[in-house]
Amino acid sequence: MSKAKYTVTAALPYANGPLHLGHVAGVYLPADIFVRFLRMNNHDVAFICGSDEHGAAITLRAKKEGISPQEIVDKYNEQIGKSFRDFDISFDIFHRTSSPIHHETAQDFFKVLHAKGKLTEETSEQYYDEEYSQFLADRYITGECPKCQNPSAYGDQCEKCGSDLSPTELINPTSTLSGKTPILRETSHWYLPMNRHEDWLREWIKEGKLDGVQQHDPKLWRNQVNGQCMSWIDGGLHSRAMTRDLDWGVKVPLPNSEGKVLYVWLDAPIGYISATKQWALDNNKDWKDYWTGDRKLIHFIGKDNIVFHAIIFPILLRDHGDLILPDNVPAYEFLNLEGDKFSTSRNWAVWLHEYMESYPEKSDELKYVLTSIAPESKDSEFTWKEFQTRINSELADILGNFVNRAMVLTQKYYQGIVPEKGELTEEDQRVLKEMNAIPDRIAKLVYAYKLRDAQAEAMNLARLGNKYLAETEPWKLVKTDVERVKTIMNIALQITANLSIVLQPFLPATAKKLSEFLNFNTTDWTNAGGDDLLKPGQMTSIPSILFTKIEDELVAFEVAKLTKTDENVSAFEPQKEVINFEDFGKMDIRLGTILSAEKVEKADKLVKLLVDTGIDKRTIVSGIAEHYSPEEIVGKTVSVLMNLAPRKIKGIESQGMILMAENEEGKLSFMTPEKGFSAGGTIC
Ligand code: B3M
Ligand code: ZN
Repeated sequence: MSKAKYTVTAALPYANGPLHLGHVAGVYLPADIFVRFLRMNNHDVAFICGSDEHGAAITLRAKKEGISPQEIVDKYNEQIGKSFRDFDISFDIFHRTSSPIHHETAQDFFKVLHAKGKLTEETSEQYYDEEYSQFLADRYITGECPKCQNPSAYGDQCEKCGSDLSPTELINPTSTLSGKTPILRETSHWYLPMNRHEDWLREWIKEGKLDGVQQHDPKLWRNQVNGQCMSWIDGGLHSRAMTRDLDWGVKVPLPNSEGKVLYVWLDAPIGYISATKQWALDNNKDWKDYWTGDRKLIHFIGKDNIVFHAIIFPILLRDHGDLILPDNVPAYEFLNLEGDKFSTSRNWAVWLHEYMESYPEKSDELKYVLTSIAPESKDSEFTWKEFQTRINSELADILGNFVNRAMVLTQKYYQGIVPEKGELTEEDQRVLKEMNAIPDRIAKLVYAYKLRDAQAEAMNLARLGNKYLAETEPWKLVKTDVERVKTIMNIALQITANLSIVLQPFLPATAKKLSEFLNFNTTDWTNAGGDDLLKPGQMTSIPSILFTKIEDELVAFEVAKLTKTDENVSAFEPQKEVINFEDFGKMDIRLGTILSAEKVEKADKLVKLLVDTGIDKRTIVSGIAEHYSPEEIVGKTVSVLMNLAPRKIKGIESQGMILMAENEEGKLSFMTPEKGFSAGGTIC
């Protein structure tokens, strides 16, 4: 039987903020493990992702940051892409939905649906913000959830109870643009009549059959996915608008559609197709091979994306025709953080880019912990304490300890050369048999999307090795039975070689180190389980330590960082990027006494100062006019950044900067020393 072919996608992250560990644990890391495993097993696979750059998520963020939507998506596409590279997520492509090829692909897709009569045009009254001259869909409108009374539900969804909503269902609707109550106005849109699709969806989801033909194994779909889909279908599917009145997005490719774009949840999943197209173009392949024929399409997503991937996108794919439907939609529950939900707005998060900046050498440690606690079937929780425990008592004490013993003893007894096996004892045979069985067990679990158990099974191999050495005690036996020790060490090294294979999907950097220690390299999973991967006489290298232990200080520091930002987030900015002492030392900061002060003409905020710095008298323009009058500041001794490059402000050359403290309300205060300090004193 030929190997199944796969197209694996990971949900396209909105380019409106950085990634946190919840995203990583519940989409990108499991998808990466799955794909690495498939590649090792010689499946033809494409691993597709990119950033989702349309929709209200983007435009509202742009408004908040005071920059254009294009600037927002450029900024976060760059940042997210870098985090993925640093963390070594092995996408074949990380694309963007703002790219021309995507716009074209999404428009073509829409045109096919339209031409085939799969969409209906409907005119209805929708909320409209008169002040902003804009219709209010999705996140542009908030109000009370009719189901759970949450006062801040969105026009498309209530995040508290998870209900899918439409703006007109909201009680006391308010525009998020003006904060005012919107009016109703007529507009027409293209709708997807989902009610037409209930019957086939039911059969497809429950039994995995399409027109009576078996497509996928429904037992492999997670309960949560089946459950959510069936409750949607049983509740009756309704028409859903596939276009919006917005100026940011993919333009509706029909005449008389000015000011209308495709609904972001229509265009985003098509992003998987356009990304595949781009990747195929770059690599001399045909994208259609990845979206047609005998191939498994797998969508890794978070649970809040289930209906879009398991109901709406399948309807669109089937309506379009000639494209495969998903074989599975492994959806993850949510990861919590230190007893609370991850929250971008409250900054209650561990950001992937910050982790990678702080601990660039510890990507595998994070991968290991996140997979161990992955929210596969229920919500789970990340704590720094558990991070420490898992690394110290599992990675360091079991895996690291075993590998180190095997390698170091080989150096000590045989100058690094793999010794020959002699006659095997019952214990040896039992250990080898166990080793031999592990790769298949891992494989079964991976194919069933149980990656947490699969990683635990890979770790069992290290446990087996650790226990074997602890029980056979070659370091004692070497005094009495050198031949027996050769067999034990050969087996320990074979286990290490096996670890270098089975750990690859989960801990790629560690597996690579093992390969280097052993001078043994294979990316072929079928070699796993072998007793003779390393040949006697083969040279191995001196190992380095695989995992250093996590100190209590790190845990305390990370937890404190979290708490501090959370309490103060509304008032103060988070800490800036870390600098070294050299960077700091470049700044020349001294005390200066203000000799004279006068307001700068036609500038409300500026005051021109003459400052005695102890070494000269210089002019500095400072933006303090709203906080101090010129009269009250003459004679004050303040802090001055001396070596800031001079610059012209309102035609006056300012030779330095007065340093100010700012409080929560934006009020400024001088940084004045205690009595007895005067101009020229340095600040260090
Ligand atoms: N960007 C939603 C999310 O990040 C959305 C996923 C799109 S997948 C096609 O949760
Ligand atoms: Zn609700």
